[in-house]
Amino acid sequence: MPADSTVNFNLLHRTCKLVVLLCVLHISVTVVFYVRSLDIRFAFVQNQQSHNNTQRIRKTEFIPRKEPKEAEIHKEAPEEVQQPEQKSTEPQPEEKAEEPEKKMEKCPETSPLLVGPLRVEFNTPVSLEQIKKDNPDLRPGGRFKPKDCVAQQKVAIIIPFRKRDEHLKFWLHYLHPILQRQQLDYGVYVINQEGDEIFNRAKLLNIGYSEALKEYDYECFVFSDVDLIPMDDRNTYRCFSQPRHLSVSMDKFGFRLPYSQYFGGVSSMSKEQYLKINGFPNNYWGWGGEDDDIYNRLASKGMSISRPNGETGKCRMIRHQRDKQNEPNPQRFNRIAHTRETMYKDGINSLSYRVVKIEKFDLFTKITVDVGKP
Ligand SMILES: [Mn+2]
Repeated sequence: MPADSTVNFNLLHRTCKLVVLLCVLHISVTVVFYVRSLDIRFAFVQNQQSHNNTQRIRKTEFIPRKEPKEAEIHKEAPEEVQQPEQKSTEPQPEEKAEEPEKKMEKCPETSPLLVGPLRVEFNTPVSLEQIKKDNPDLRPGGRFKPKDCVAQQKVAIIIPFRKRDEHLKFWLHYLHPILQRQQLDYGVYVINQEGDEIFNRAKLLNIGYSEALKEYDYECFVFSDVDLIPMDDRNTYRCFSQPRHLSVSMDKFGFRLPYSQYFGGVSSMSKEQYLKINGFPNNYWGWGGEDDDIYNRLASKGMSISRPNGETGKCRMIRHQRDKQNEPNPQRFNRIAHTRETMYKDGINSLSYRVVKIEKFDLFTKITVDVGKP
């Protein structure tokens, strides 16, 4: 029995040794293969890089020598090829970085990116997140300028606002892509009236004008209601030699002008035109009249109204109930009758307000203001 047990013990001992040996072998083989695979991966990456480099060099050599005409026609093509080359050949980065600025030409009078009539509807909800994704080239505060040309005009878009976030979303969803296609250097300013006092649209527009100018050297101002969306991107949100009325055929009015002096909805004015009429009235509280007062100011200064044609000027208004604290202004008819006497005392030269808050969102700048009360 004892001899037998030692034999058994020896056998067990050997088996154990064998198992340990196998384990060590297994581990070492695994390690070897792992290291090798790392090597291969590394070599592969290196290979690819050098392969790309040779391709790049070949391309840059090819285009100017063999097909100079084509390179001239497709202006973007050589630029695209040159950019990666900058990275591989490191010297003189400064010289090359300056080049695009020198090259930048003025954008064409009519943007080549326009598509014409657009479908506009308000049944599908939109989200700010999605709008952000759809417009990756915007800078904070809802600013934009074209990448490869200098915009014809620097435009501040002023939106008088209070508690219309749903409408604003649609506005941003539709307008940002349009304004970018129009190749404008623009910023979106939402002027939010604080509190529940009666609404004062024209004063908010004046505030938008002066606040936007504090931020950038704008030369053109587009004044837009938050619920109006153009149905054609050829209706450019810029300024013209005369003050411009842009929302000329609204669905609300059966796609026609309600009356020939109508200047409500969306309009634009250069800084010069705006200052000539001393801006807008500050004392129209509640709905109506302020747009007619503005029209009177323009007319009294001998200016005429520029308009797009009825097709290009089509736009949709988001249906809504009349806001609380924006009842029709009973004094409006009396006020409009005296614009010519009051316009020099009441306007941008008499504007007073208090900025409560300035918020830079991704898609717009929101300026909350205390406009006082009647
Ligand atoms: Mn409306």
